[in-house]
Amino acid sequence: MRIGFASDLHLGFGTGKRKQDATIQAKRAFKELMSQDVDVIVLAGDVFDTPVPRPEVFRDAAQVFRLTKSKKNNFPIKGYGRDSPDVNGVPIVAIHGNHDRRVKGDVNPTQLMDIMRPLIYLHNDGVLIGDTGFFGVGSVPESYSTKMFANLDAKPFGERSFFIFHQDIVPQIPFSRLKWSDLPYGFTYYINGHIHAPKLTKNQLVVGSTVVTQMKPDEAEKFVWVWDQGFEKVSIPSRPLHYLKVDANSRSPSEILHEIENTLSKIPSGNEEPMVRIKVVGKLQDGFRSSDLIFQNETDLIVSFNKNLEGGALSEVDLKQMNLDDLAISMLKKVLGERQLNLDALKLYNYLLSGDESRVWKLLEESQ
Ligand SMILES: [Mn+2]
Repeated sequence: MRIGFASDLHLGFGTGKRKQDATIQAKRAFKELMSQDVDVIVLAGDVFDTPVPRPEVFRDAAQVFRLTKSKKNNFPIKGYGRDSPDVNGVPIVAIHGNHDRRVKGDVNPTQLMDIMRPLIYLHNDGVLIGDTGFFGVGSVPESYSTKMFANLDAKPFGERSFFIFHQDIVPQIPFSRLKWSDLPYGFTYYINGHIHAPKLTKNQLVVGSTVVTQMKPDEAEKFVWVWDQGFEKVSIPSRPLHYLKVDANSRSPSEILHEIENTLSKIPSGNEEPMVRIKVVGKLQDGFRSSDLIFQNETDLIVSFNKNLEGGALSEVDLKQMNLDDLAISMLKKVLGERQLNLDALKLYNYLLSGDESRVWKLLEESQ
């Protein structure tokens, strides 16, 4: 059996020139996997970029998933803690990520795709396809992750087994709560989505995203994976990504902008307009403030402009040491405390994140 892996398709991501990037990349990933003659495709979360996608995004998803219909399913499929789905075409096994997660009881878009049958959605359950077991656990807020895995009753099944999840994890994300050793014991392979830079360590695979989202240098190259007794990394094309780090070097904003414009003018434009992430660091000439450095993109390039200058507000906090969920919850707690509101910050955060207005109102009412 040959098994294909892709993750973090983020269907629906992007605006402007990048509006179709996620769909284009997802199609590239599926076409590559189908040409690799895989028998199963695993998606390790964040199939969708938002918990409530627009109909156009569902159309794009349907076009991507339909690519698996060019080959027949050759294996019996048996549910493990769920029904046994019947599938024509290469089965797609998927979990939700933090982007397409909703609160318990509500339907998330990846789950909806199971009901409509383009894919098999797993959350605390599994499927046996031929002799291979797949157990999936969709993303939970990072603050719950260790507790959730400690209480999870997941045992390997099948000749070989894949445990699929979507969380921050050490050492790939330093300072996260979860470690690989916290995961249920005994699976042959552990497959994580969420982290957009791919990495294989023994039987632990971080799949990596198919689309560039944050324009970080380590997500410039895009891959899918094929397992056939071992993992093979297969490159897929992607819009070029350039990284430009500029040291302010006690110069004035206009001198710095001049250097940036000069460098940008040398970047060749190909079939797909390149992306450029610019980061200005260091110290401006005395008398200038960070807010004096304003970049306006007048090129055809897709530019993300960032500055982390000495004396700027963000440089006081080491964001690398903070998990985003924790940071948000602690800020929320502080604000609630200041306003003397007796609310469960964690609940409120999760409801807000899932866009669940009715639960937010209920929580507010209960607090009075
Ligand atoms: Mn993601």
